[in-house]
Amino acid sequence: MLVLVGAGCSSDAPVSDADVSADLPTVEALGVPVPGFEGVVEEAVVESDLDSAAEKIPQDLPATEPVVVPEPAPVSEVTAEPTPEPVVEVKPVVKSFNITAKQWDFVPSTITVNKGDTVKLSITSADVTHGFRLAAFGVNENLSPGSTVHVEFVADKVGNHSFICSVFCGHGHSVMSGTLIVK
Ligand SMILES: [Cu+2]
Repeated sequence: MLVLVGAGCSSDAPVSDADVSADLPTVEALGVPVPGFEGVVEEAVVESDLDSAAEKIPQDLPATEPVVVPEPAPVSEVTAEPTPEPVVEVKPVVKSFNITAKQWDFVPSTITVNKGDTVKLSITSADVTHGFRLAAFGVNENLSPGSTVHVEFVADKVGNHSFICSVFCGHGHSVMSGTLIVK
């Protein structure tokens, strides 16, 4: 059964295509049967029209094809779309902090700013001499007891930056530190 089906399909397909193309009506066949006119006159008119049309087509196409009009429209639409307001980042501001240094902490020990902010620190030692070293921004100050040191810098580096006591102040000196968070 498989052999018969396969043979029937393969043999019928090419034959049917050939029959269809062979049966297509020609221009002469279409022109002749028009009613109301004599066959001779109709054939002459059809042939003359076909000849004139054939001459016009190759002359008109080269002139019209290169001019592609619809391109500018989509370009203007694309450029007009991206007009949403951009998300504006937080503008840099001046942020001031009062920090107290005492054995063996900085209070507050964590301060947070945004990148670009100007940071003003007023640091006061409440007991003995301490130091304040914020290496990421080149800050290193001695803090004499009872006096306040003012430090100012621009927080232009994102990250968690440690500050430490840079003057030995007792057995807890090594753990006296804090963090500047720059977002
Ligand atoms: Cu110290």
